[in-house]
Amino acid sequence: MNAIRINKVVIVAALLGATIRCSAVEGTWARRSDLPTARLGLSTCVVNGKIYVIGGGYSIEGPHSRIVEEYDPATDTWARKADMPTGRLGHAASAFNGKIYVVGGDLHGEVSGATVEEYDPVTDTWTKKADMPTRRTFLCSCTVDGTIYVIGGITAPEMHTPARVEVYDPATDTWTRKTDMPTARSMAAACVVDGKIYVIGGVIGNVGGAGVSTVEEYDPATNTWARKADMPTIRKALSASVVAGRIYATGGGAGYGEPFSALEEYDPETDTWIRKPDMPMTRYFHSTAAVDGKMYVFGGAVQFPPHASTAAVEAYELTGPPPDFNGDGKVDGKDVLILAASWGQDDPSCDIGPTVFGDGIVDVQDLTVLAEWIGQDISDATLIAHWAFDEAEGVVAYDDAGDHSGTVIGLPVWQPVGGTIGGALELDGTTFVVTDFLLNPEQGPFSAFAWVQGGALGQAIISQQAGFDWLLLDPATGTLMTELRSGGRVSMALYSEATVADGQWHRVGFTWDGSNRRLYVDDILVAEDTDVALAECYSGLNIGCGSIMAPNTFFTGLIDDVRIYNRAVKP
Ligand SMILES: [Ca+2]
Ligand SMILES: [Ca+2]
Ligand SMILES: [Ca+2]
Repeated sequence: MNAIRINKVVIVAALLGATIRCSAVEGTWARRSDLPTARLGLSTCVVNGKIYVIGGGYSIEGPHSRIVEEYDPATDTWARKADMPTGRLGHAASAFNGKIYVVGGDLHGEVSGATVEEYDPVTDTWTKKADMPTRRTFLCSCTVDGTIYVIGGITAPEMHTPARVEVYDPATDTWTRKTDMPTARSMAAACVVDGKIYVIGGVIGNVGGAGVSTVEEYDPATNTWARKADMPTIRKALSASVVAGRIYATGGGAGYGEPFSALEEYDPETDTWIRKPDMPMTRYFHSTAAVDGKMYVFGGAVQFPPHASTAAVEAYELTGPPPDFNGDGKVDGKDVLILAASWGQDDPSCDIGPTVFGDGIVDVQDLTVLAEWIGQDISDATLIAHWAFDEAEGVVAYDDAGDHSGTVIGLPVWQPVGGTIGGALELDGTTFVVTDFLLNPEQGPFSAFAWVQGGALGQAIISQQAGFDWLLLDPATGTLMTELRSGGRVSMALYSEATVADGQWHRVGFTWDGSNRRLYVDDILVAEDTDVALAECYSGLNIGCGSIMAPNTFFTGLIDDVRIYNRAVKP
């Protein structure tokens, strides 16, 4: 990496901050051992890597449970613990200093409680503590700096919704009041990230109401509230947990409708929400807890009205892409060198540690994550299409990575042993491959790579129908260029001086990391500039001709191993 390129990367990273950070992290769901006792309106709390699942009811009418079950995520096993003295549903639980504090909830049908009980997992014993000033149900609680914040809820039977924030100090067994939450609600979720509390969703007034998508942030240091970006889904009786500094909101419902399966991720750093893979089951009145980078979902109800609860447990695990920075299908020394070239910098494409979102600098933590991948077989979820062109016959060009198999238009001439990797497709200037929609360039980082031999002035390698030519040979000089740009009046194509049409095989590539366009020939950077936006386009790809199929854009020569990634690969 030369000095000019390093400066560009540093300047752009400084301008954009975190907005382009790793978009490739994805999660997967898996079923875990059922709760021994099916429940809804339960609460969960983590102490020493174990999750305590406390109280709740078989249905929304009860009976109100005193049951405590301990889940060990490491072994996927359950153990029964000492019953809570007070059976309850719709309560809240938070941990501090190895002990759990259970507050409020519906104690025995339509009566909200103020009762506080402390559980010590080491001695498996319960102790009664000072009552909360405002009795309530469907409240939320969380711990910041040794203090337990109890927020919102509803007080039955008056059906009064307190906006109150009351804080409990376990050291002195005393309560004090803080600034009211701006939007009084019950059935909300609360999470803590970087010492601030986020209260998400819920319902205003009567619990039968429609629900809200409101997010409000409380700063304990200043005792003030701030409105944040709304959650995409309006919901109440949801649950949320924090994994790797981001909040994951699960399930819930609206009004008297069916429960949801939606999972949405909130990044407090950028104040943005993203939809993530749905939970396998719909549920509300459930509870979530996170341990070691995984979120676990317990119980709740899967149907309206919530007269029966489920025992099902599901786990959500975040996984980053393999650190195959150059996209050659292997994690090896080449990737180590690429990481070394970004050492000490804020380079999102190499910032893979600590898992899963990185920390804004490339250092030994990133090398550690990379080392774990060396030599492993990788399945790269960011490789969204891979046409190997190893077919010997037929008109289908199979996609090994996704479900975007292409169709050869014209008479296909396969060269089963004539490619760089196995076979290749020979194009005669009248034939090309068409695929369905794969990606919208506006949406975020991506890369397109192909092996080609041959070609001539103005011929295209990959284009998007009715969009831009992604990779083509300059009509004037025959060198590699891209038309991909914002489409604005001042936006321009990006040109290189690298010759491709010399009869040799070359690997050509385009990458966009959200801020820089780059062209590669034989894995060497041949052109680069800053372009912070690309024009949207929702159509399929052409391989071997230009976007509007102009006759002079049809490729003549061999094409092999076309790979599209939804990240910026770094050859
Ligand atoms: Ca690699
Ligand atoms: Ca890092
Ligand atoms: Ca091939």
